[in-house]
Amino acid sequence: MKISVWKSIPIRSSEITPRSLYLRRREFLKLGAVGAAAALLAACSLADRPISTATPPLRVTPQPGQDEYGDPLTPYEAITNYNNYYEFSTDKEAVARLAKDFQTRPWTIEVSGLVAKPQVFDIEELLRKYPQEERIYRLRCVEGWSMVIPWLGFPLSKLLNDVEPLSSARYVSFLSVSRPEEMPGMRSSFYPWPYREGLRLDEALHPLTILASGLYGEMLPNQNGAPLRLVVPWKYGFKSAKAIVKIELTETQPATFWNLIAPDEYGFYSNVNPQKPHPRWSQATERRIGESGRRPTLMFNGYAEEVAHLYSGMDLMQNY
Ligand SMILES: Nc1nc2c(c(=O)[nH]1)N[C@H]1C(S)=C(S)[C@@H](COP(=O)(O)O)O[C@H]1N2
Ligand SMILES: [Mo]
Repeated sequence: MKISVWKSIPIRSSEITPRSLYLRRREFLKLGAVGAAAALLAACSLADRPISTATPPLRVTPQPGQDEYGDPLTPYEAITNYNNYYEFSTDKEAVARLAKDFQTRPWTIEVSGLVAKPQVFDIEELLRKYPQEERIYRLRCVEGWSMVIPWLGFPLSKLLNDVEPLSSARYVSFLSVSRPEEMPGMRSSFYPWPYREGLRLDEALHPLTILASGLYGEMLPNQNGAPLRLVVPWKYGFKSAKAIVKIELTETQPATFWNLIAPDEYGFYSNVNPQKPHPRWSQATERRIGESGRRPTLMFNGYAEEVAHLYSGMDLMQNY
């Protein structure tokens, strides 16, 4: 099995890569963790269904401006003008305008719960402490569209290790900001505000899981979740909570926004899985923003080699 590893590259504003010359800085190391992905494939090969992870993902050193499958980055204009951010609006094309004046400074993030060293970080202090790296990830929305996004961020594991999780900690919950006076979508009392999400601790510690502060080498625009949002590339986009104010380690599985609204449609895991249809639509294909037609959706959004072992022995049709 190949594990992808990223170089940690501190980014100074003077070094920020212009969008047009954007370079991926991903390198791959071969580690000897044998066959975990293959074992999972066997475990979840559901009888008659062909499983899409059977096709090995193409793992090549990516060219500038592409992901590791050779797919181009989604244009900045699309990434920043087609957003899900229900605190502002359910209209994806209205979010950028409505979020324009949202205030992201000053900002603090509390990291607490079952940790030895709970801490409240000022956002500037936090970004200084954890150097931002460039990561090109696919984001696949449960609605059936996807983008290739060059994030700036840092592994969540660094932050979690620093606060020293207690042995009783098993989950991590992420709380988004709640500021109804600045967020017109929050007037709808249908939704169980504030937005919140959760991961199992081992998912949160996985090296692919990042907190993102930017994209295309620039500070995160408000509509994409400034000042800091979660990105979990093998899960549907809704797992990646925006504008985080609190990260809490818990013993029990935390409630999540979408799971509270419709538990039969949005499970806690929410791993991208073409074999598991949403009750109201198939998840087998997706529309890459900027392309016409649809392309097959990959198991774990194309990150099976890296993450499949986290779910070995689990029934992924039940744990959707
Ligand atoms: N706080 C908050 N975070 C959120 C959402 C939201 O409505 N509120 N939407 C989620 C959904 S459904 C998706 S697909 C992604 C979209 O991220 P993007 O707009 O940066 O592409 O954000 C996720 N994070
Ligand atoms: Mo989404």
